[in-house]
This record gives sequence, structure tokens and C-alpha cells, in this order.
Amino acid sequence: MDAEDRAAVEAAWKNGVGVLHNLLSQDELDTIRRELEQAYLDLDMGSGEPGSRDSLRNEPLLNYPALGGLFSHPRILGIVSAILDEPRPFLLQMKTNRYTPEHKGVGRHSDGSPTELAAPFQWVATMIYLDDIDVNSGALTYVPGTHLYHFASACDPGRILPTKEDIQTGDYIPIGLKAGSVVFRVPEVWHGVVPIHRLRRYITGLYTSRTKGNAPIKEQIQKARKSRKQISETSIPEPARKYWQY
Ligand SMILES: O=C(O)CCC(=O)C(=O)O
Repeated sequence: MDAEDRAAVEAAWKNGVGVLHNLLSQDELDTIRRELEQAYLDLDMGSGEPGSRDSLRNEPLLNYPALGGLFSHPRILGIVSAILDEPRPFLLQMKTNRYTPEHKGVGRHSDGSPTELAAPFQWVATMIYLDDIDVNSGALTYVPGTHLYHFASACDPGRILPTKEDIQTGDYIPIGLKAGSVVFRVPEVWHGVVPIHRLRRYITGLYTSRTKGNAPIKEQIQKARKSRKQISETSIPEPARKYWQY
């Protein structure tokens, strides 16, 4: 693993967020944007109303080769695998997000369970941005290190989860990045999104460990496994299959 990838892994462990800047070339970006817009049309989601956040989910996304290929991108998967300490991460969810301006952004929250501590680094979200984000439009903001408050810890057996009020009060810092960059976010870290004045699109894959996880995540994995029983494995492109299979 090269130094840039290693730095993203270490930042995700320490801060809850790691960034790999400028992974995609302009040609790759153009192709993925084209496929994304086609997918929204094919799946009857139209071209986006002001103020809306539109998402497409799961297997249909794999029909778009460049977009679908992101869920098994070797460099992204190498970093995910290191963050989770998992040789074959499980691809729990595939999703797109398209925010059409003017959009108010997303309030401060954690994606961790409100009732159960998490196993440390049981899952990680990857977000491949297709548009620039900065402090003036759509920056992801987060409070470094807050994922750790949600982890079960042998040194602190009586740990109590942060409250919704705690999560509002942290020192949030924005991430600026160019289209084609990837954010690796530990879901428990406290985060939000500033108001959005330009189109903001990204592709997100949610990956889990196969060996560690709290009850809510195990339940989500069971649900995904059950629904995948209805889908022929041969319809899943070969590079993604080993992550999609449990
Ligand atoms: O749009 C984003 O970058 C993050 C959205 C968010 O906070 C979430 O999905 O939990």
C-alpha cells in the first residue's frame, strides 16, 4: 500500500474520516457522471427538483459498468480492507446521492446505533464525489475522533453512548475536495453537510467486517443476505461478486 493510501487508513482510524484525493481521472469522471444521469432517467427518478436528495440503490447500479466498478475498485477496497482489518469486506449497501440546489444540507448526526455500542471498525462508508465540495457549498463537516465514543471498550466497560444533544455541540470541521476524490467515513463519527448551492453527487458503498459487529449491524447483514437469495449470483459482475456474496 502506498503512503497516500496508508495515510487515509490512519486518518480513518484516528479521526473517523480519511480522504484519498483525486483518485479518478477527468475521463473516468465524465463517464461515471454520464452513467449516473442515465441511471436516474432509466430508474424513473428524473433530473432532480430543487431541494431534493435523490438516491438509487443496490444491484441495478451494477448495470452501469464504470459506476458499478467503483464498488470493487482495487485501491478503494485495499483501504477499506485495511480500515476494517478484513480481507474480504462485505458490501452491505450500494447507493447514489444527488442533491439538487438549493438544498439546506444535512443536520449534525452519527450513523451509529443510538442504543448499542459498536464493535471498533465494524463497518466503513466510502463516498466517491462527482462534484467539488467546499465550505461554501456542500462540505461534509465532522468532529475528529468522535467515532471512538461509540465503540465498546474493554478499558471502559460502563461506557454510555453520546446523546443527540452531545452530537450537536462538537467542534465541526469542513472537508473541501475536488470531484473524483474519495472519503472513507467511519459511520459513527459525528457529521453533517453545509447548505448546498451547486449540484452535489456522490456514489457510496457501505462495507462491513465479516467477523465483528454489534446486533444492529448483524441484523442488517441478515436482511441483505435474505434479499440477495432472490438474485442470481451470475447477474452480479464478477469483480463485485466476492464482496456482494456473504
Ligand atoms: O451527503 C453526505 O455527504 C452525507 C450524508 C449523511 O450525513 C448521511 O448519509 O449520513
